[in-house]
Amino acid sequence: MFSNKEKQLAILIDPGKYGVDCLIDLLQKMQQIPPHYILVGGSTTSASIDETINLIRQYLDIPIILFPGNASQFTPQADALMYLSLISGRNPDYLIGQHVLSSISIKKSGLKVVPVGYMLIESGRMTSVEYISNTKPIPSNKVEIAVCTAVAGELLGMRSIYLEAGSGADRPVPAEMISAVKKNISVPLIVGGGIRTVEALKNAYASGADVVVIGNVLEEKPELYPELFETLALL
Ligand code: 1GP
Repeated sequence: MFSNKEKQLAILIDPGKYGVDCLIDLLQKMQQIPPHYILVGGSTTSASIDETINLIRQYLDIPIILFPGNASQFTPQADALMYLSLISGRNPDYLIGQHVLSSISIKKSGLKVVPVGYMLIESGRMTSVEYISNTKPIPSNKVEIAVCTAVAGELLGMRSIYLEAGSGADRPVPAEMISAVKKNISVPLIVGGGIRTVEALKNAYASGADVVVIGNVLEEKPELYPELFETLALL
């Protein structure tokens, strides 16, 4: 699944935020040069995840990975599940509670599970994930806390660490934090939230992100996709 051997791009599709026509427009653009992964989910998504996955499969033959906001978003229709533990927070519901609610269904489904240490980083205004999870993000200047948290996640067995500024964040995760965390872990590093330009994407990769997640900007400007993808070839 996620790798630290090559730079990878994941596109986040939040079913609650796309109309069918907009989604088809983006999928057609991605057909030409597909990203490495599609993530499906969101903090408040209640729209049908299964329908969205079926639609994506009509256009793309790449792994579709669930990125659930809570246990109700689990579906065996995906190819894999990011089993997110919100390790930057101190809300037991998002550290282990939602996992207890979904564990038996997940195990029975046989779906591939990727345990992810999910870390919310302060990024300006309050984000949906901060509000919904009722957790404090790590301050963006507290690089050492981010490093200690990521290393704790790795030692606990997480197979990836995700530095998350939050969807639509004012500011992406700072380069200095990405690079310090990258130096201290050996599992793949995922970075996302507030990345809207080729420049910001390049910065995230150059700082040490193995996988960059982009969502929000493509809901507004799907035409930006080819330019974002082509950035990978220039690294
Ligand atoms: C959100 O990191 C992802 O969970 C993507 O963020 O929607 O801001 O690109 P954006």
